[in-house]
This record gives sequence, C-alpha cells and structure tokens, in this order.
Amino acid sequence: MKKHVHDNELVRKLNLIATRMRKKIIEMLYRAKSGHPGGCLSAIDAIVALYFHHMRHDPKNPKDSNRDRFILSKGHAAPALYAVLAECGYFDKKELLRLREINSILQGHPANTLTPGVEVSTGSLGQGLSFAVGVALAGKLDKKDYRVYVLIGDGEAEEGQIWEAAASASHYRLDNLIAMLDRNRLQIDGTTEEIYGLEPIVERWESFGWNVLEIDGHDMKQILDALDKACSFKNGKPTMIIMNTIKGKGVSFMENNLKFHGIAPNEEEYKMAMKELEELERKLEGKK
Ligand SMILES: Cc1ncc(C[n+]2csc(CCOP(=O)(O)OP(=O)(O)O)c2C)c(N)n1
Ligand SMILES: [Mg+2]
Repeated sequence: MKKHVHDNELVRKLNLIATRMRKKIIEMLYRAKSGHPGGCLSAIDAIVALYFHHMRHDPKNPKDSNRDRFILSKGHAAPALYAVLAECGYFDKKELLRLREINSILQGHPANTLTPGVEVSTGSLGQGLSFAVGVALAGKLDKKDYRVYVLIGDGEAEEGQIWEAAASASHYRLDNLIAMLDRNRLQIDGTTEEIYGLEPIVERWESFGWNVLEIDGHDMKQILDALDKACSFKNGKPTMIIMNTIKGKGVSFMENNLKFHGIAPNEEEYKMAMKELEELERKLEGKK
C-alpha cells in the first residue's frame, strides 16, 4: 500500500482544491438554474481527497481494469463529481457550463454512457452500494487488487436495498469495499432523525459485519487518515466511514438550510456565495 504523508502542505493543497470545486459547483448550478447545492457541498471534501490523493486512477486511461472505482450512489450530487472529473482531466472543463443542457455530456444525474470517468448511472437512491458490492466481488473473483469506494447519503441509507447490500458485502468478505456515508442529517424534506431515524448508526453498521470509522467529513486530515486506515484493516470486512458533515458546507446561508437541498442559487445568492468562497480561496492561497 502507498504510504501517505498527510502533512500540512498536502492538507492545505486539498482544501484549496475543494474550495475551487465549491466555486465551480455554485457556478454550474447558477448557470443551469437547477440542481442540488446542499448535498454537493457536504460531499466535495471527500471526493477531492479520493481523486486528488487517495485513489489509483488515470484520466488518460479511464477504463484501466486495475483502477480504483468511485461510485456516487447519491447521484444528485453529480455536479461535485463532474467538477472533480474535469479538474483531473477526464474531459474539457468547458463542458461544466453545459450542465443539464439537452445533449450535454453532463446530465442532472451521473450517466456512465455519456461522461468519461463515471462508473455507473445513479440517481435512483439506494442502488449504488449494490453495484459497488458487485464490482468489489468481481475484483475478488478476478484476483485484482483495486478497491471500490462508494458515497451514500444519509437519507439514502433509509432504503432497504442499502441493508441488503450491506449484508451481502460482509457475507462475501469484501474488504476491498469502502463506503462513505455523508452524514449531514438532512434529507429532501426534513431531518433524517425526524423522518426515519438512523441511530445508532455506528452499531447498526457494525452489526451488519462492517468495520466502522467516524470522522468529521470536512476535516481533510481526518478524511485521509480514515481512508488509509480503511485500507489497512486485515479482518476480511468491508469498511464504512461515517462522515459527519454539514449540508451546504462552505456557503454560510446554505449551511444546514433545507431550502438548498434542490434549488439553485439566484443571482444575488450566487454573488454572495462566490464572494465568500473567493475569500476562503485567497486565505488558502496565502493571500489577503
Ligand atoms: C429512489 C429515490 N427516491 C427519491 C428520490 C428523490 N430524492 C433526491 S435527493 C433525495 C434526498 C436524499 O437525501 P440524502 O441521501 O440525505 O442526500 P443529501 O442530504 O446528501 O443531499 C430524494 C428523496 C430519488 N432520487 N431516488
Ligand atoms: Mg443527507
């Protein structure tokens, strides 16, 4: 396994990339006039850590059979994935401004037939973990050493299919499968605990036969350390990383604001959001 050195400079660099990705997401949604800002902003730090440091992947060879796979099970956060894939070089960044247009390669939810780097079409919540189980099992049968990473939403984790997949992952001893739960505590129309409570979430996943780690999903060092730790377990179990996050993270008026689950910023909100993110970007660049 590659030994990672999570020094301050690496963390600063990844935080800077995540801030630039947040700007891209806001810009894309503002132009498209639709999309899901909240769940993109809560998930982006983890996606940046995976693509810009942790995962083995090559944008010039997106179908390499030994690549690590990332599956965005909460498909409505597609703009976060698209921003990262474009920044990595999977396709031209100009495409980002055609989000949700007819004939664009970037539709509202990920489509693997349209977008280079997208592993599977998602958006119908609850399905991505099952797909990830299949790909991880295939890796075992083919004696490949790739890993499969999958990001699920906490509202999504209420789906019964998630728990069937969780049980089969431990049955097949898929220690090459690492799931991340975006625990922002909000879903489309309220808090997860009001609508269909998930607690005690750590014990639930453990009882399904998984290793469970719990972290602050906006602390880049904790994300990197948890990913390394997940790769180091040698007990034949899949690993779940519960990431405590804030829906809308990084834009003050979107944080924990249910309104921004599935509504794009208007012009005034767009300008305010960009101003905040630009300030943060300058700080991380070491400028005033
Ligand atoms: C099977 C299915 N049912 C309903 C929806 C509509 N929907 C889109 S996002 C969402 C809420 C998801 O909440 P969560 O998983 O917590 O996402 P996040 O908070 O990360 O945005 C719902 C119900 C869907 N995409 N798929
Ligand atoms: Mg949620």
